[in-house]
Amino acid sequence: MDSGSSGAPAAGALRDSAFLAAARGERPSHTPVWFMRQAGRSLPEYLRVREGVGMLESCMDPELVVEITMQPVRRYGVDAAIFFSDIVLPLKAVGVDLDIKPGVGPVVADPVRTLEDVAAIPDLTPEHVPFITEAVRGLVGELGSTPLIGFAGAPFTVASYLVEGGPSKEHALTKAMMFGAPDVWDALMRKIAGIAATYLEVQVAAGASAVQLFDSWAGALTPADYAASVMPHSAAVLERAGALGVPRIHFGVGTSNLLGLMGEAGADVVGVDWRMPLADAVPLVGDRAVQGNLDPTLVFAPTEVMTARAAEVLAAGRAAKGHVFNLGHGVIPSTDPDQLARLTEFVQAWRPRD
Ligand code: 1CP
Repeated sequence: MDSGSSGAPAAGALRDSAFLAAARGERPSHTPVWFMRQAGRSLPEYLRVREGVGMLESCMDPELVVEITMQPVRRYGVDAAIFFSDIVLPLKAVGVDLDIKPGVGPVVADPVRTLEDVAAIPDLTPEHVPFITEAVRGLVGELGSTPLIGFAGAPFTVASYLVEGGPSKEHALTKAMMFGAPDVWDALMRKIAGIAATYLEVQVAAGASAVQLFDSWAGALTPADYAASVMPHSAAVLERAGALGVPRIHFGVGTSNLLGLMGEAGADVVGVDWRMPLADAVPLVGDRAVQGNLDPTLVFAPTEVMTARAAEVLAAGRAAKGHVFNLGHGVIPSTDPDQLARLTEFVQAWRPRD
């Protein structure tokens, strides 16, 4: 029941939801679970509604965004929804010439190389993204007491697409700019940080109840380079997000050696990929909650193998200030949705032995 201290029953139930409680560092009655990329190509209902509709086009259609975001919530009963969009969407909204190519990812027509290129990217204002406000409002109405996570790409990861012109393994041009043209780098990172912070503000103003900053490719950096050239810009985004009063999740891939810094950047919850045992990650994040971190390929294993490993993750999460169960990165498109349904059920029913 709603505790009634902040108005409508729905607001109380939302505030008391397992996801928001864990993200605040509390111990709800069950460990909450959601999955990065829970919407998308693993779901037949997603493939049906996306037929003939481009990725960016679908992100700018509020009705479609609501439908796609709701699909995994309906199917799995996960403890949180994540807004269906993409980290490059705000760049598209301010006029950067880019597309999301099927099977490839974001492709930028004119990669950013100079101070003039950076200056040519406008700052984001809420007027650039009315369709985001509309979609979030629609979603919050449908979700009721299920929290909606808004998100943005962190400056380093978004910079990689802008500088490389598309997906990259080594991020060589990006890091070359960071090492060799610090003035251009600084201007670019400030520009993206401003865009990301405004994008998060728009989502929270419209009703999102948590935010996740995706620095997916930060694992390409040494701790010293991260601390000197990237962390201050992510911290600027997280600081502005902190003023919104919602929990902030900070996630990257291959970031075992950065977890402490990623927490210090201003996160309430540190996302952990699957490469490091969660038990080893917990002491690194300080007085913060953790999110993660089942290997996304474990859903291809027999159910009892998957659930045994999930139980290890859940038990390790008890040592943290709060734990949100997730995969260690996004759902792999060939994942069997029925297996994710079984995983959701297992996590929500799991209780510690002690
Ligand atoms: O047509 C399609 O279905 C394209 C596949 C796709 C989807 C479903 C892309 C292209 N983006 C998305 C949606 C998306 N992107 C979400 C949806 C919410 C969810 O259900 O989780 C989110 C959170 C993102 C964020 C995103 N985009 C990240 C950070 C998260 C992560 O996975 O690390 C990154 C790095 C991107 C870039 C991107 N967009 C799309 C692809 C294939 C990629 C990665 C390309 C690469 O390998 O560099």
